[in-house]
Amino acid sequence: ENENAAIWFVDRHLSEGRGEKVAFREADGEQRSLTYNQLAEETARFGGALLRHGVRREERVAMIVRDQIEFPVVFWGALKAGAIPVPLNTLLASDIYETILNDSRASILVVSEQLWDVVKPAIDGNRFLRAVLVIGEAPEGTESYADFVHEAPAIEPVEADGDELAFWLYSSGSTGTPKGVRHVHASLKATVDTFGAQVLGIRENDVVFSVAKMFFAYGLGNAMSFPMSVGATTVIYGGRPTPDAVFDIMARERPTVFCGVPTLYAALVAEQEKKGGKPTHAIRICTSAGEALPREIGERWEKLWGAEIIDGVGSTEMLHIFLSNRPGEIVYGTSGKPVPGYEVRLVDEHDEDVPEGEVGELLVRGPSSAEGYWNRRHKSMSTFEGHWTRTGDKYERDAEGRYVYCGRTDDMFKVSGIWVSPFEVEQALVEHPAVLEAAVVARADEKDLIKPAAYIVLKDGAEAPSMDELKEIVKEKIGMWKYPRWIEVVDELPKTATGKIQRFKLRA
Ligand code: 3SK
Repeated sequence: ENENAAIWFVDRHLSEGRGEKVAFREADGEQRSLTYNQLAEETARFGGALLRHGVRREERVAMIVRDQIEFPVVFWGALKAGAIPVPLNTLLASDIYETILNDSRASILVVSEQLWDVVKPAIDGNRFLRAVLVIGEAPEGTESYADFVHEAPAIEPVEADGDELAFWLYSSGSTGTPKGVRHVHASLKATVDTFGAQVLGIRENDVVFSVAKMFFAYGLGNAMSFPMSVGATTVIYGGRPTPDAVFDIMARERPTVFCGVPTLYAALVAEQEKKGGKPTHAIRICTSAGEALPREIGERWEKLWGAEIIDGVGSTEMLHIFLSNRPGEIVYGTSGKPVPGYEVRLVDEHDEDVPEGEVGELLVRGPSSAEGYWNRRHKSMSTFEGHWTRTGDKYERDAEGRYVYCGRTDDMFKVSGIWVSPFEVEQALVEHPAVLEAAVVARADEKDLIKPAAYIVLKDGAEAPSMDELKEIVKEKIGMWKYPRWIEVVDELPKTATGKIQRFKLRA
């Protein structure tokens, strides 16, 4: 049997009678849409255009493509041709694109016209690219995407085994060095069978809106694999998800499933509270990942929207969420329990399991783990240990078997010999009504002793609270020695595209 993932995710809907159903609808621009029939046809033609151009199996097709209907066409079309789509973060700088394009040795690059100015300097001097396709107006030296696919033959998906490489994602983790994470055909369906079906409970009549973009593993699952697994509809939005844009899309598109990240939930809650009243649009269920959702935000959201947020943790290496709260059993402030199909362990520095209530590094094992990093042998060996994958996250397990996030392995620090989790201090700080977000890092005081330092972002229009008041909140809620000795008000926190706070930048 041909296990090319494009057969199950794309072509199957035609034989199951969903061909006329809208698979993707744009919420911005010309508001174009694509039915499952059109998706099957256009992916077959894009795959045919790649083969006509001489692209061979496993050649990389880099994508610097906004969330727009060409994104799924290029991704699944490349899979049909046996090429490897490599979606890249659309918010990177030219020098990082240059590094990644050289690292991946992509021979084809597909770019959205809006991103051309940043991409152009990255490709001057690239020795691997054989074609640069621009979606929209093609500048000199490039080819328009429309011309590239014009009159291309429609192909059948090439034969592939579930264990064969299908696509890569680049992860810069929280430290900034991009690594190509290689995933196989079977992994997409594995995330659908586990988190998608058994936790999210995705349904055919759902309309999904994910503010996490499709280049990111969390967004790829939310906006592509999960809805496509059941023939649902995804609303896609290429712009920046400001609270105003999100409220507007929710009112117009009426999604039943909303996938966000903690920063955005915090901003939406603050905005709705400022407006007063309750949102009029009902959402069935929400998800959060990228980093742990503060308890406070989850509770305030649920009070306003009447919909639970299932907060979970995943990674680019595991492709999607493997530890999560479940609908009806949410405990905000925790990451819940292992998703069915995944096993986790908490280990100390000697790789021994730690007892309940103690902090350890989280290891995970499950069906969607990556095949390894591209050309990073040592990093692959230290992350993928047999069936187990190291996450670099520190967790604690409570008496009910729920996992509580303590921070990144690199972000934890000791004060007076006792571990401090930056996340715990941050959670205490955001309980102050004027504080929207907080980030905590270690800093040496004048005696060279390590103490917490906090950076806070205030809610729109809020008056800065007194620093003593904030310190008292932390002392009272989580312990005398954990209060931040320095507190600085900033306009925003440095974050990855997925919303993870880049504490290493604050430390620097
Ligand atoms: O950061 C996360 O929690 C996450 C979740 C799903 C997929 C990918 C990532 C990084």
